[in-house]
Amino acid sequence: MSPHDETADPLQPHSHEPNPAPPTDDPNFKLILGNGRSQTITVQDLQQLPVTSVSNCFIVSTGHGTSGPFTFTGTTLLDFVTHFYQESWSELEVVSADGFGNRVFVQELHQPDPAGPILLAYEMNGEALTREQGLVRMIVPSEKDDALRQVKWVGRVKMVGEKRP
Ligand SMILES: Nc1nc2c(c(=O)[nH]1)N[C@H]1C(S)=C(S)[C@@H](COP(=O)(O)O)O[C@H]1N2
Ligand SMILES: [Mo]
Repeated sequence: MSPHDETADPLQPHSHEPNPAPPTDDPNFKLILGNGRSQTITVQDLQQLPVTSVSNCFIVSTGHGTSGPFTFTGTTLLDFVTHFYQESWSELEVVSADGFGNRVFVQELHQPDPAGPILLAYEMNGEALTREQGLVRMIVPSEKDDALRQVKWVGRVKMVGEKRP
């Protein structure tokens, strides 16, 4: 049985039961821009962008214990989105096809936590992440108490525009 109810909203708080298995074999994902256009992003596309590494990252599973420290390497979410879209947006929805996801706010990217900027990671400790390990994985270095933002197998990054009253 899947640990997540795939009919549930992937952006709502979900269970701590981590899914050990990738939902698909395909590490490519979809970027949905603020203007509604979308494009497929490959790992090779990410590797063309500025490379950032963040050390001393931990994956704090409340059920299975803590693993780390890891050095994750990839592109910052800020470098990624600004490469593809220069208009304003306020939130990103970062979701895996297994129904697990998280919201990231524009302020979090412009004022990164001292622990390090949010990454779309494709390497861990200098080795390419395997699909099983989460390729491509969002890493939120500020998250130290559980792993509910460390989205494995990113399948879709969607920009949500400024909310106008
Ligand atoms: N796509 C996806 N990402 C996920 C999860 C999941 O079920 N699906 N579980 C989260 C939870 S609850 C934990 S504890 C960690 C587990 O990460 P690990 O497999 O690297 O230990 O992944 C997080 N990211
Ligand atoms: Mo977890």
